[in-house]
Amino acid sequence: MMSTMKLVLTLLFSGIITSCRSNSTYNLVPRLLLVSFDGFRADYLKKYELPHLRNFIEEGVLVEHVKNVFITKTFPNHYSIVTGLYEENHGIVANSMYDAETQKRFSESKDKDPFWWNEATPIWVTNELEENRTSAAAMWPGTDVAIHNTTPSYFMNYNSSVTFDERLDNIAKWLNNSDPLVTFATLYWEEPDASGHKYGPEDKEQMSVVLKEVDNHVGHLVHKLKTLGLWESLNVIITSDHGMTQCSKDKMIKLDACIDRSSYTIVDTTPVAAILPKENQTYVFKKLEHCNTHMKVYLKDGIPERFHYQHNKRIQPVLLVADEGWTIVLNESFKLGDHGYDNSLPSMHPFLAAHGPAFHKGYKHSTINIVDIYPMMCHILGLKPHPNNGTFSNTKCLLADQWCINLPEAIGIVIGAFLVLTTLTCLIIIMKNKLSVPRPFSRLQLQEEDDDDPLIG
Ligand SMILES: *[C@@H]1O[C@H](CO)[C@@H](O)[C@H](O)[C@H]1NC(C)=O
Ligand SMILES: *[C@@H]1O[C@H](CO)[C@@H](O)[C@H](O)[C@H]1NC(C)=O
Ligand SMILES: *[C@@H]1O[C@H](CO)[C@@H](O)[C@H](O)[C@H]1NC(C)=O
Ligand SMILES: *[C@@H]1O[C@H](CO)[C@@H](O)[C@H](O)[C@H]1NC(C)=O
Ligand SMILES: *[C@@H]1O[C@H](CO)[C@@H](O)[C@H](O)[C@H]1NC(C)=O
Ligand SMILES: *[C@@H]1O[C@H](CO)[C@@H](O)[C@H](O)[C@H]1NC(C)=O
Ligand SMILES: CC(=O)N[C@H]1CO[C@H](CO)[C@@H](O)[C@@H]1O
Repeated sequence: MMSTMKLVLTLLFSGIITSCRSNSTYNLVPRLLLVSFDGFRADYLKKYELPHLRNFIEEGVLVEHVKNVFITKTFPNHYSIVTGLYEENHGIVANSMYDAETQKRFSESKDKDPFWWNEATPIWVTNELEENRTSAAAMWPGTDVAIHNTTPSYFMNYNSSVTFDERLDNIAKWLNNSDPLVTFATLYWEEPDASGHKYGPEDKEQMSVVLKEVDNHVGHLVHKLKTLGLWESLNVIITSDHGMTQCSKDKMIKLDACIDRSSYTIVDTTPVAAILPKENQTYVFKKLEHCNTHMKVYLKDGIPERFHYQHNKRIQPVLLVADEGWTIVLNESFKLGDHGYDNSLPSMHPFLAAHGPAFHKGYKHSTINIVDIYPMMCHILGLKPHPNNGTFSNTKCLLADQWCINLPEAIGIVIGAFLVLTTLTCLIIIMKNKLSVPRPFSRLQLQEEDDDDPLIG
């Protein structure tokens, strides 16, 4: 009996091992393309027809909600994707920053000083520094900066006028033809963020136009990879940095109504304003504290723990956080759609879809954190991750080489096992009861059972 079981188990395991081996040559050099469509709110997937993206997901995996990091802005979240760190840890704490010590300023159009990026090491740098591997990038924030003196071997300087197809052509060329091999590549596109700001996410007519465009870009991407014979071997992640919410002219928070402009400098504006008081911090805080019921006002020490947004000198002494849909105004022009708000709001969340040999096919998952993407990418590429705030096990269910039981499944298995055991026990009891009544030779039977024992052993 024991030896039979051993034999079965051995056969089973060797079967599993050989089936893995027979296909491991296929995955010898793991490669990954990371794509971001800026401002792609998670529920656009449900609200709009996106046939190309849907096909992509059907053959791969989908994470319906990715919980991003506070503040839910573009540069900070793109850097969290590639470092696995909260903003206070990677140092890109806003799209507009000021460093008091060096008196340096950072903005979307003035982002090339490595000083701002060097608090962390993005995955393309780690990959580039590995032997026989290179990285390539088409305009992902930070990829045209020499972070820790390293840029990807292939990259484009940021220029918003360059079309998606031109960026894609470069990426395809680099993936197809490079020595050493490009093993990590990244591609960035400004939509649907730009249209979301301009029209507001509730403008279904305008949003369906831009989302159709984005979906066609996905179609081009897949077609290109298929033509180059890369579709089955290359891992592709399509994700985004944040969502978008509808704003309104009736939801304005006018700082001038509460405090004189001369008493502070505003470093970043809306919906999360970074305030640097000129002289009296207490005065500025007190003036703003009850300025508007739709705006939370924090001294740096009092910023809620859950934001992980406190321990960095680039975070200013006073932080104003508008409620969803509200705009903090000073001079700037009003936008119909915006993001940057509290990262617990579903409207701020993007999605993630992935396809390739590293991923399951046709699997849906409800949520991961944006910082979990980094350890997952390191695992796929076989890179040693830098210390980070992500949790690899959160992404196990997406990966073909990992064992994963998610909570509903586990509960199902436990309940199932319980039902089977209960049924069996009942059956045994019933059988015993039925058998025990008309059994005249019960003593004889007992002896027979005794006799069976050595055979079982
Ligand atoms: C890098 O490539 C060279 C030449 O093909 C090879 O000899 C060497 O073993 C490779 N190194 C690693 C770490 O794969
Ligand atoms: C940006 O790209 C456009 C379109 O390719 C080009 O005409 C323009 O010269 C570029 N700008 C810079 C600063 O390179
Ligand atoms: C891909 O590489 C092959 C061989 O190096 C080359 O013949 C082909 O033209 C390349 N295709 C593209 C689209 O770059
Ligand atoms: C700062 O402002 C607070 C509140 O307005 C006030 O009580 C305090 O005297 C001020 N301190 C200085 C140094 O001006
Ligand atoms: C707002 O506008 C005023 C007057 O036009 C200008 O002096 C000030 O610098 C502007 N402030 C900001 C933050 O743009
Ligand atoms: C995030 O990760 C960094 C680097 O490991 C660490 O220093 C920091 O304490 C982490 N933050 C939290 C809230 O765990
Ligand atoms: C030998 C073998 O099983 N090869 C397979 C490895 O995996 C790829 C993609 O999943 C298949 O196309 C191969 O046939």
